[in-house]
Amino acid sequence: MGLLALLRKLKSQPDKDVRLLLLGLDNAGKTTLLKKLASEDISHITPTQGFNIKTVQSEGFRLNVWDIGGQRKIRPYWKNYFENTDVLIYVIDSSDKKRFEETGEVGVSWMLKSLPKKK
Ligand SMILES: Nc1nc2c(ncn2[C@@H]2O[C@H](COP(=O)(O)OP(=O)(O)O)[C@@H](O)[C@H]2O)c(=O)[nH]1
Ligand SMILES: [Mg+2]
Repeated sequence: MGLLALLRKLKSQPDKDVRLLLLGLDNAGKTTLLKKLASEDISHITPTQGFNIKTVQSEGFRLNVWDIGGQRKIRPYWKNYFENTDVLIYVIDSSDKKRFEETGEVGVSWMLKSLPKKK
């Protein structure tokens, strides 16, 4: 299912603002994905210090896309961006086999621990 089809299922009609959070290791391709979503040039991408935010209009949705730096020292702050997030995309570089273990550890064990608990 494509992202927009998924959003249509999740979101009720009057509220078309969607907050989308991109997480993943540094160098995974998050900023490239953000720029691709915004139809921007992806030939000159520099490492992200802090975060980037872009608002993209697509098929009646306003996607507020948050791209957070993935360096080890920034990861403890990821949880500060979870609030009001509708969609979380965890980006993995499938060609970077050396970091599979690290991305698995960060993505599964660390994130499951940090996600807000259902009340
Ligand atoms: N070949 C290839 N390179 C990519 C792809 N996505 C990102 N890159 C490159 O990988 C590097 C890191 O990408 P970036 O978007 O900065 O990763 P981030 O640290 O997760 O934001 C950049 O040099 C990108 O040009 C992809 O799908 N294919
Ligand atoms: Mg980046």
